[in-house]
Amino acid sequence: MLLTDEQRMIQSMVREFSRKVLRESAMERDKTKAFPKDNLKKMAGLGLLGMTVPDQYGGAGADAVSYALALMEIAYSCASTAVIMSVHNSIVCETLNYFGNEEQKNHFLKKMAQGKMIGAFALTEPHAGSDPVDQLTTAVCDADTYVINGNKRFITSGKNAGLIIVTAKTDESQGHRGISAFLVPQGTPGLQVGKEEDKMGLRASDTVDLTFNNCRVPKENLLGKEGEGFKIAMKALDSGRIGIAAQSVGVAQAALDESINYSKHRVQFGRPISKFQNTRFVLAEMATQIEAAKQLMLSAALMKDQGLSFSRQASMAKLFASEMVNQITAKAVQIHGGYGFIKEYTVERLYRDARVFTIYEGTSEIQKIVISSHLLKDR
Ligand code: COS
Repeated sequence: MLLTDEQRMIQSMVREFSRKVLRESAMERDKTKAFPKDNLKKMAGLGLLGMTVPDQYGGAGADAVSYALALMEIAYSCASTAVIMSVHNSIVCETLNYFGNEEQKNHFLKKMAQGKMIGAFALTEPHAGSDPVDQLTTAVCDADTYVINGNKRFITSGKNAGLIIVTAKTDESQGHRGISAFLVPQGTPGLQVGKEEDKMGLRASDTVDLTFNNCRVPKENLLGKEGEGFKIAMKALDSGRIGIAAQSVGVAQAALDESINYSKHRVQFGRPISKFQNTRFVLAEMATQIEAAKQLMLSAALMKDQGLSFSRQASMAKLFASEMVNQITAKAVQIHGGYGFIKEYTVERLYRDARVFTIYEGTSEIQKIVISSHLLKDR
């Protein structure tokens, strides 16, 4: 796909920032698990935390293609920062912009688009991951409040977020149509941030349990209509999945670049390993896979920009790109030989960071369910 001048300009601006500011410190963040607060502030200054939010709400008003390219560039240097950016932009800001009323947008979205608040989305529960309809969290209307009770699990940015979109059952008898979504500001009495997971990768992004114990939010914090929560989550995930595809492509590109560089300098049997046909063929295959994933990601983003239904394409991009990056980072470790297994080498982190991409925001198996349902519906 050919990019417009503006899309190319945004990509190169983000690339410069990402490689100058995020890249070198990524390894340190991986060790210390330090949340990248200062970097997020800098990203907010560049308009990266409200990228697709209209400018009337303080956003950059960028298109989905530019946003995907920007996210890919951030992921190239730091996948932890990229997932925070992705959940904040694709899942929270966009959802608030689409389903929120004027008051909610003026109150929350403006702050979020300027990076004064980071967003989180609380759908998953201890026993309800792929099947969110089975969630147990409830919200009961009481006078002019909703009282939320339940437990959410694996919530990205749940500790550092200022606003959390929470799904809860408002009518048990209605199945998916009995789920609603609520805006819950951090610090609301009854909301407790629980244990932070000690993860294999994406270590600078916090992943926590959230407990709601008679947590009251005003009625005005209902997002959309009562019973619309499942639809809101599914729509949010469609956009989120383009984000995970972009994150996958960025990490894969970093793994390829590290491999090219290493293969040119690593001498075995009297010559750089890049002179061996096997290395060259592996690099060629890696580059081809990355390009294919990138084009799928861009086509999903373009369909979104054109107002077309893009759910199937987003799932295809997420499925292909997340599986691809796991293969690419494994190949990158193999090219690095024993050094690829050592933490001093970037590919070791990339390999770990990529592992969750086929799992979160819908496993590969869930993507196949979404894609096949569309295929069977379309005929
Ligand atoms: N956008 C808007 N609405 C959607 C939608 C979408 N992409 N996909 C489904 N819906 C709506 C349907 O229109 C339907 O609504 P109505 O009954 O009112 O018409 C409703 O949602 C149920 O749809 P469907 O029957 O297809 O849902 P299923 O329960 O069969 O399956 C899957 C849905 C499995 C695809 C869904 O549960 C899913 O994506 N699971 C994975 C969740 C996930 O990614 N978890 C990780 C969380 S990270 S935040």
